[in-house]
Amino acid sequence: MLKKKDKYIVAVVGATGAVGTEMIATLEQRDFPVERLRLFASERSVGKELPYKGKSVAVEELSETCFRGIDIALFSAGAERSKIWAPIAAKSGCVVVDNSSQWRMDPEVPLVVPEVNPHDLSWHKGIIANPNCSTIQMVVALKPIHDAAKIKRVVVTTFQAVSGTGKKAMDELMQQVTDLLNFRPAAHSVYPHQIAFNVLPHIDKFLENGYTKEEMKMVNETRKIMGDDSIRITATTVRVPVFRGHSESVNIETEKELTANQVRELLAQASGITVFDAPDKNVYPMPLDCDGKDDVYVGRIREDESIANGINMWVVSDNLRKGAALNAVQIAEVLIR
Ligand code: NAP
Ligand code: 3JN
Repeated sequence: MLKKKDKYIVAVVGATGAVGTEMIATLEQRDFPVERLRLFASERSVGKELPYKGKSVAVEELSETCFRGIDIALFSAGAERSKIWAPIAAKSGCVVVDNSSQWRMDPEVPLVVPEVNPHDLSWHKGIIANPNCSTIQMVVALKPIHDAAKIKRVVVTTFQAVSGTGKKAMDELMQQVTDLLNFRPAAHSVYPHQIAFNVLPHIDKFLENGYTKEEMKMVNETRKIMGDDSIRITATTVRVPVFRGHSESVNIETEKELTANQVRELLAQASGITVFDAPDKNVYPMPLDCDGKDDVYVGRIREDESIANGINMWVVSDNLRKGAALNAVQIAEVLIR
């Protein structure tokens, strides 16, 4: 458990990655009470220095004893690293907020989005899981609707930015665009196909049921966070040639009837949501508008005319911020409050 202090020793594990870099920036921007920042990555990065509050912080390698004295560790170095190192960190007395899928569905580990289920933080045993980015932005938008009208079913299609795959994928998209515009062939290594000027209905590995792991993460994580296994969910996750910001088309069926205006009002009052919905003025959320922003943006709110009690909406958020780094820092903020 975390002892109350004025300032905390905080570690970022995976500090050199797309999410880790954003975690450091988020800690700085939100003025998290950091007494000392420790940064960890692979042995390849030892010797690198990263900026934090106008100073340089050296990157260290993980070791059995490195978590001693650390209060909070934000992990974003992948599931394999979390499997090994999160229990070691927790055993050293540090509270881990883990961004990987490793612990999300473990019944002993709370899976938390502060706007939705902050109460689940009360039963953590040293490891707290941060959900998948596509799940986070969707549940922030679903929660006020579920509370008001009980959601029966969700049909979601995502349009996910390449930054969700990490730095190498962002470089691959940039390189492909540059090569193609210079009449050179585009090589690919991160994705199974060219991503520039293309759309891939494939995120993470395919499973036996024909869905991808990313799709099943959305199904299972949503139910755990909302604390309601009765919600039926089906997902199609798609990679698009966007650098930053995931978009989602979300169709909802509720038990009680809600008009589109009632949904608009519910979402406008909810914390962490900006309603961006004036189609007559071409106002709807787009990834470019949400880059670097904290909120989940919702627009295109309308009644689904094909069923009773149906709502359609379009949900966009910065996947590296609310989808990863910001949600993790917000969890840490609730823990120290
Ligand atoms: P990335 O840009 O590829 O960065 C990976 C980070 O992990 C780097 O800092 C890397 O260090 C470090 N790392 C790799 N191997 C390591 C090792 N053996 N020991 C210590 N550190 C090691 O990937 P990313 O996009 O930041 O994502 C990182 C992880 O965060 C993902 O694998 C995923 O689990 C999680 N994630 C979660 C969400 C979400 O939806 N909430 C979104 C994206 C990612 P080097 O630079 O030294 O290689
Ligand atoms: O592809 C995206 O847009 C999100 C990717 C998330 C991700 C990438 C690699 C490994 C995850 C995750 O958060 O579920 C993982 C993982 O930890 O399994």
